[in-house]
Amino acid sequence: MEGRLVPRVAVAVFVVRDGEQVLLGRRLSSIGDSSFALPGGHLEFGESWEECAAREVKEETGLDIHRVEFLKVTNNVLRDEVRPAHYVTILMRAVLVDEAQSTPQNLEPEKCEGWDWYKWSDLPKPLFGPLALQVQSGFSPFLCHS
Ligand code: IPR
Ligand code: MG
Repeated sequence: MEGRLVPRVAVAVFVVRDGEQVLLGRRLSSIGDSSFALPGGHLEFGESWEECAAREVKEETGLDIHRVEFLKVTNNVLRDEVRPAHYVTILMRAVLVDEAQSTPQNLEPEKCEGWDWYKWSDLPKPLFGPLALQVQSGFSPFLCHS
């Protein structure tokens, strides 16, 4: 089987703020290009989900998170992408270590147009497909108790 058709594990993080905002960035990628998605990425060998969440948020935005909690696991078969892919995605929730330092940096500009905070009640479009499915299903990181 071609390498990229093997299911992989990803971690995506709802970094939540003020009880109503989440951090999203517009992807520059062969998967979900131009759509708004959570920070996150591939689980590396030996990592816990919490470690992966903190590493990816730091690498992508420069922000430090804590109180990292598991919320949900999702199965994302992305058949219609330029490069089809299958991810088992672990959804985590976290808050900033320092709420006063909440300005995200765009540290991987080749992968993202930029990060910003969005109200859960007024999310930007288009959302990345797997995230859109969660929203459509009624899932909310603010109503979810781990
Ligand atoms: P990286 O590791 O580049 O941050 O991965 P990603 O953000 O493309 O996430 C991979 C999993 C997605 C496509 C569900
Ligand atoms: Mg990423």
